[in-house]
Amino acid sequence: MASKPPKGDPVQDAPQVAEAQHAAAGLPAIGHTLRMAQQQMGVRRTALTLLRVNQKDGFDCPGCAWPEPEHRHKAEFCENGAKAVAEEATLRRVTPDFFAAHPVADLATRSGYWLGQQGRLTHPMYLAEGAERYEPVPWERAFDIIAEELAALDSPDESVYYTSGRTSNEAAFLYQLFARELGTNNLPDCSNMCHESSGSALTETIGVGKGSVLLEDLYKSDLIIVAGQNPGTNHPRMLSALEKAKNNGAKIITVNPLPEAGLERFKNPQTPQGMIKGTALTDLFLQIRLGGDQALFRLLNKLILETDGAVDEEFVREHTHGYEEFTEAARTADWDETLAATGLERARIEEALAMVLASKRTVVCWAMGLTQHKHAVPTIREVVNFLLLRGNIGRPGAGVCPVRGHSNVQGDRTMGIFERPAPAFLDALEKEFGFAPPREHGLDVVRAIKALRDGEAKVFFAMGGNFVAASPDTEVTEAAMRKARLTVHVSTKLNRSHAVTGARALILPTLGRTERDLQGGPEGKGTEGKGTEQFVTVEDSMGMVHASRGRLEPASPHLLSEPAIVCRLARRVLGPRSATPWEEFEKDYATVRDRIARVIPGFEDFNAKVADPAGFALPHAPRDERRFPTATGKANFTAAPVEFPALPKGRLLLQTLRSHDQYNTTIYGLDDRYRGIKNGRRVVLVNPDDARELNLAEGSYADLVSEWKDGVERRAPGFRIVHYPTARGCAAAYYPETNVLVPLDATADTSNTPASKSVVVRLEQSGTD
Ligand SMILES: Nc1nc2c(c(=O)[nH]1)N[C@H]1C(S)=C(S)[C@@H](COP(=O)(O)OP(=O)(O)OC[C@H]3O[C@@H](n4cnc5c(=O)[nH]c(N)nc54)[C@H](O)[C@@H]3O)O[C@H]1N2
Ligand SMILES: Nc1nc2c(c(=O)[nH]1)N[C@H]1C(S)=C(S)[C@@H](COP(=O)(O)OP(=O)(O)OC[C@H]3O[C@@H](n4cnc5c(=O)[nH]c(N)nc54)[C@H](O)[C@@H]3O)O[C@H]1N2
Ligand SMILES: [Mo]
Repeated sequence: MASKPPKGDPVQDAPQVAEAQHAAAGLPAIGHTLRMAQQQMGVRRTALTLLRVNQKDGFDCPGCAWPEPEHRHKAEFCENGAKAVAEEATLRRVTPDFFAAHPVADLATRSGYWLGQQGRLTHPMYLAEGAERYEPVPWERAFDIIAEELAALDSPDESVYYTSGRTSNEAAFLYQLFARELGTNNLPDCSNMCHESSGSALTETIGVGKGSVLLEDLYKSDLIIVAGQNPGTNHPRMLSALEKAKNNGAKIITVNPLPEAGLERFKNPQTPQGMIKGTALTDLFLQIRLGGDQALFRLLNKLILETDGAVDEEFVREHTHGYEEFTEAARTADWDETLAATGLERARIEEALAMVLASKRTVVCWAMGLTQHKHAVPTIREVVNFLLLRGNIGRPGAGVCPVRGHSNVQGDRTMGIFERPAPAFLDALEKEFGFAPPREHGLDVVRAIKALRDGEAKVFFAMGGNFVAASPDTEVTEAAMRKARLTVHVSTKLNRSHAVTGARALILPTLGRTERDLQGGPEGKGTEGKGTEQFVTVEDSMGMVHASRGRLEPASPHLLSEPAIVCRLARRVLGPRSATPWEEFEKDYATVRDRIARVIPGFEDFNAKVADPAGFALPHAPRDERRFPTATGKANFTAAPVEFPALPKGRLLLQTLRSHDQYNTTIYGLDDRYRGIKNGRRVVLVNPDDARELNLAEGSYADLVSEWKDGVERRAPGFRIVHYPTARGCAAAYYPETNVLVPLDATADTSNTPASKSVVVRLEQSGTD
């Protein structure tokens, strides 16, 4: 059976609502997975492809960054990983004929869902200035066009190089090298919108901007706190790890405004008893108000300080700095303020405290529920305070666990994709490649949008991702993008960023993770030429690095790999002024790894180490030796004032989050099964008591209007109201439909991450069913 043609563009969502579920995974998930995968890939390809996901000789799942366990099952993938694979390994194709039939103006009217459903991009395409349609363009001409526009700039800082987190280590290393040889640190990435707040908070407090636990630590812990994360949908394989931890005796506290099905009960599809009964995961559910986490952890810290013998005094003395100042601030924490900020009952917080005090090994896991707030950085610092107090960093079974999103977003950062690179990294680049890298900081995502808006950046280049749909303040971002001279997207699939372009635009189609990558064959032939099979490497959320090898025939013979695109671009743009062996790098990725080994600490003997199919762990000083490479040489306690979002009367705090059928801006389907939503995405979840007070009848429709201090009213029309047990005063709706509501200036302090989890909105009714 071949793949099925995509359905027409649903003119309007028609969301329906059923009972929300209280368990995740299990049999329905398997049926659902296979159905979706077969529609895209057919039966045979589905079986062949899914069995290679996360196997030691296979490819790394392009879904999330959750690590692979030591003992892998035959089917080491989850429902949503399978959807990510099917999306890439689909048999549908977007050919030059498609672009002939669909002018850009037409593409701009289509939903993201429809665009993604059209299939894989097959040819490099060019939109000339003033043209209505993209036309096929030879690769060499595409590189000429980029070189022309770059040569016309007054400074390389007028160009921007975005990265999404699927890019391999090898491609990312080459890409940042190209940008820096050209002379700019303008390397924003999706991390700026994602875990930047975690990186900022952790670098300052423990000296390493990454998590400090390995899978083993989760299995050994007594208490795991999962705050601001929905693993049942976004990191489904984490549920197996939580189940194993529970079987070993761990307790789990969930902190979330929503009761998320995956955290309530997990039906492990890999064990027979799991399929039937499942494991109740959460022992204590703290249904917190949006943005209340800093207040919660601050109060817990005060209560720990007031309990005899609860503080690990030896650890505090030996390894930390700033304790006095912190305790002074923590002692002023106040029950009334905390109960108002969190919406929790006193008894629940006391229960949590008892569990915290009973635990010798505590892990805190978090994701976007903590990172996307104005006060995200102090919130995560407060989590660090909480762990430091009881010596829970650098001890087996304990630590910080920011759960990363994209499958190689952490690796890309390790490879130097960062607008504010550390001087030591630039020194190492300089020494290895013999050029002077720019030292001035570059633009992050929000600043890049402003630079485009203000005419200060003119060329926008994206290595993957869907910048205009993922970024905040959609109207502002789209207008900014349209002001560019040239926009270039290295992509596997069609998306909104191809329809909202600069004066000229290029789409450069590339290989995905699942596909065979041959290099060193006859020049200029794309993947058609014979050559030597290459592999790439990735780093997961826990700092494990391993190889990834695609086996499928590429979606089209005209695709180039990401490393090949960067190498050819660099040769064309930099010419003889670059002494870097780009040609050699393109032919043999092992030569790139040799350089990474000499530039980036922890990658010594890289090629030898990745030969081990299990991969290797990067060093992490706090985890490995309780050494904290911070400014003070110790782990830093911090003492920021407690903040939480204010809610004006008659308004709700809106969080923008993911449904079960999407991967960021890639929409797999129109259902959100665990939350009981079907056939539509324009829904807003509102607490029934708030709905009563605000007269928001179930099934009626409302516009979401965001209110921000710039006085501009941002509007997302036509959302169906769904009564849902979220925390009081809080609402939830899906991203990216709601990005139009997030003001560009509403960002987290320090990290500048868009505050997309607390947008003040009013609901304007527009009619009923
Ligand atoms: N299938 C699938 N997998 C994915 C993705 C995907 O889109 N689809 N995206 C990937 C990426 S890039 C990322 S970053 C991750 C995202 O993974 P998540 O962070 O799980 O993603 P969100 O859907 O944004 O969910 C945020 C969760 O935090 C809760 N929350 C929101 N605000 C607060 C708050 O103020 N306090 C607390 N305590 N909780 C809060 C929400 O109710 C929700 O449960 O997933 C990755 N994996
Ligand atoms: N309101 C709101 N906004 C958010 C968030 C939120 O929670 N709320 N979350 C933020 C977060 S956490 C993130 S990470 C960002 C995500 O932002 P991005 O990473 O920019 O967005 P994605 O939707 O993941 O990108 C999907 C596109 O990537 C391309 N692609 C897929 N695989 C490959 C590949 O292997 N190579 C290449 N070159 N291209 C590929 C495809 O063309 C696809 O259309 O969005 C952020 N925006
Ligand atoms: Mo993310």
